[in-house]
Amino acid sequence: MKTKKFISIILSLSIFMAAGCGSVDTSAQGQSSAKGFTDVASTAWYYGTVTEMAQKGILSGYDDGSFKPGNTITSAEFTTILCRIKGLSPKSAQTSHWSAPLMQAALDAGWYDYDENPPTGEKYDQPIIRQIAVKILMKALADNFSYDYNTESAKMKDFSKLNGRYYDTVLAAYSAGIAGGDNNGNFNPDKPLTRAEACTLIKRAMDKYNTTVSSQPQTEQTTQPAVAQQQTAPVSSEARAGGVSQNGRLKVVGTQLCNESGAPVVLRGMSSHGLQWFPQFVSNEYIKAVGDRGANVMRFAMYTSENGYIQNPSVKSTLTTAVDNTLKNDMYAIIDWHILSDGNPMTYANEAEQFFKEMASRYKDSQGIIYEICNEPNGGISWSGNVKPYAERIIPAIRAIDSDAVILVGNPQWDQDLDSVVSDRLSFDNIMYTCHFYSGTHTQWLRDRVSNAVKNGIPIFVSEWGTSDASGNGGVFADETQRWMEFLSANNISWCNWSLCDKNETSAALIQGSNASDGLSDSELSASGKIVFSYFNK
Ligand code: IDC
Repeated sequence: MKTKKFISIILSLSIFMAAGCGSVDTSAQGQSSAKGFTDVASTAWYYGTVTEMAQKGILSGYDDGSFKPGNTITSAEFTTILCRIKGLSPKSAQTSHWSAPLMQAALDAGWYDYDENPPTGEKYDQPIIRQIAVKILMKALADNFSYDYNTESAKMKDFSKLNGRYYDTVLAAYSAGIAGGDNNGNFNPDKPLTRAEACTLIKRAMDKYNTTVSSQPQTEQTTQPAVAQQQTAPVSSEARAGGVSQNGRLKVVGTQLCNESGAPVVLRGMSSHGLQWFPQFVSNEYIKAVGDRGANVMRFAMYTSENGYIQNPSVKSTLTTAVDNTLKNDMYAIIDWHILSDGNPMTYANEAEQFFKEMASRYKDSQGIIYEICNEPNGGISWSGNVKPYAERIIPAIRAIDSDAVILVGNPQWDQDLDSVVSDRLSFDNIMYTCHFYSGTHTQWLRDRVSNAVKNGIPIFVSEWGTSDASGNGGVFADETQRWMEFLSANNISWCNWSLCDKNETSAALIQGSNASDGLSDSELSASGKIVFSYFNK
């Protein structure tokens, strides 16, 4: 059995080598491919590139001396070339496909998402389409994803065909001169890539980012989140991909959260638990650790009741310290006025107005602040009768001081009554409406409400969701969570997960007894935390 398996690995490897698609050969052997390919004419547009890449041993030809420049390249072939360039270490894989260990490594490194190429392997041998190829290329090699949305999208005649989830990487590749259009100015995002084109893309990116081929797989994870170029005055000591220094002040365009230059942005991160109970997990170290694992936003739940701000105003200083830590780490910070047992936002509207004025004065010059004016209205209240009038009081109070920060507004039934918003929306700019879900309780029916709201022009922000049921316990409901994550990702909807704490409840991202004084180690992640953290980069 063992021998058979071994032989089949050798066989599939040699087929792979013969196909010449993925060998990054840094030894002398690679040189042999340098002699001209029988089917690459010296007049072909790709002649120089293919020859050079073959000389470097990055791509090789077939045994018969051909290169087959017009053949399509598969997902596995394209991705593993990059894995070898970067020296990713193979990971244990779910299938016996020749590429599976490196494909798993690329998935773990966040180069592509689960749904783009499931580790079960069914898409590995399919031709890779151009928008996914460029994303993988940029994730693998780029050292920044900066671009001007208007300039780059205007270069692409068929921009409307580009899936929103590839804006960042494809437009950054355009901006860097790595990807470009065909003779008609089209990018053709869904078309396969030929071997000659793949070769060209990889060469341009390697030249642009001065990539040297890794001679051996590295033992550690090689991909750091790409560091964004600073376009605006930094508020932080450390720039981070998708962070404030890259995206600047956010704004809402149509239903989409966008960066300062109008390009779509998706924020993903954690919500704290009640700050009155778990201040230890909003330290600089913890927030940095969450950011280093791919998050670009933190939300801070300042409860009003349950020994929160109304009874215990000193919790405000925990909040401001947490927000300051978040900005220092180049992440967006959501200030959440966490009403819950006190479900009518009007109950503490005076205190809320005073509080938000103070926050706006403190943070008006920061680009990374988002205000969430009422967590989850609930009980015998309505949108038109209670929540909307409350918003019409608090929003102008904030805007008088901080004129253009994005503001999140809740709605009745714990942020699920989106239908009443659809028929009676607020008239302010830069507003998003919150929808909260817990995978064990809220399923397709709530996704349908979100879809309907978006269709009707209502911008949605999922400022809180859990892998558990609505009590914060039960589960983990991984399958329903996966459905939600795919849905949010497909709709470019931002989210924060409940919650970054070690309480003994399923929704807590940390196992009970996590030691807050020595940073966040992977072994401290709970079952929920592991799932949630794996979605930050997707
Ligand atoms: C829950 C906490 C739980 C706490 C309870 C009451 O997980 O430890 O005892 O609040 O304070 C929400 C709320 C959020 C809830 C969460 C889970 O915004 O405060 O946290 N949830 O019940 N909405 C739906 C679910």
